[in-house]
Amino acid sequence: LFGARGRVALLGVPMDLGQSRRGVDMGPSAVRYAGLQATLEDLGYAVEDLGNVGVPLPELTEAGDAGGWRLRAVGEVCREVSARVREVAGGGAFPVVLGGDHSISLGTVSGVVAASREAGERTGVIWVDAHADFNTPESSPSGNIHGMPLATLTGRGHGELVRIGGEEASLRAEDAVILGLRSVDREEQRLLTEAGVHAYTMKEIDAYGIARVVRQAIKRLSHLERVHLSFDLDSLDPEVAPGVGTPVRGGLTYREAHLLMELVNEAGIVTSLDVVEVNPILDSRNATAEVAVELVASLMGRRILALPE
Ligand code: 5AB
Ligand code: MN
Ligand code: MN
Ligand code: MN
Repeated sequence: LFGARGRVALLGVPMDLGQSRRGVDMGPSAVRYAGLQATLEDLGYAVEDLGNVGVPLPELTEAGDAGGWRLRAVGEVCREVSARVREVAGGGAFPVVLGGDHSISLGTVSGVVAASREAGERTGVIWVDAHADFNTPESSPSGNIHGMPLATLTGRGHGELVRIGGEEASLRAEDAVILGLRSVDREEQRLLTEAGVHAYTMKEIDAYGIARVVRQAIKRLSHLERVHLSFDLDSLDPEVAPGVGTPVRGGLTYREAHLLMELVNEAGIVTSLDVVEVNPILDSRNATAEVAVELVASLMGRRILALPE
């Protein structure tokens, strides 16, 4: 039975350079401590933990951000993540990448896209987030790179980050959907609409219910061979997931998030995952990391009623 469901590779990226608040660099430890590997093994996966990718410490650099140090460091780390993830996905394992702030998805997504291109397949993205992460350096009110990854992956933004996966952009805007959106900056909204990324906001989720919205989102991506799920814990309501750097009220309930994962699992479309923005410093007794592990279990096939075979 062990490994009967396939292979999962875990990779931690203790990145906190995509934003200014320290603490998300401890996310991979917190999620491991909450029992991710044992949970996946229990579901029947063979799990290999590849450890963490090295991330430079801001304390060890010159004061401030002289010469765009952060930008360069994010680029270097994400290139490394991209190469590791490409290898994992190319070898047929399911990559689960633990953040770190959301800038790590530049590495994860470009890596899985490279592997899928080698196999002649196309990859889309489900971006579960309170935010659109569709800022460019010009539109961003904060300058924080974790607010830019989805725009960057579709070819808009810092040149050296856009090209992490090669000359071409990793994603076509119409191959990405956002779920759980409730906080967008003004210029960002313009960019998002122009690009044609489809966003299912909290309003649609409230009005139609999470099940209908998730089914629609899945249908929208049905022309793709592979789908990456990028899960930002701030998509959840802050009462359920307090350990995040940029909480926004009015998020997904505990059950809505689980049903989302359960329906996506049933559809059998997701081929890679990242779990980002867990901030243990702001958390309440590791609750956010524990919820993250439970949600990954639902995504990977845990059923409420299921007898062991
Ligand atoms: B997260 C904001 N739009 O760009 C910006 O957590 C927030 O990865 C970005 O979704 C939040 O700074 C980034 C105001
Ligand atoms: Mn995000
Ligand atoms: Mn967010
Ligand atoms: Mn955040």
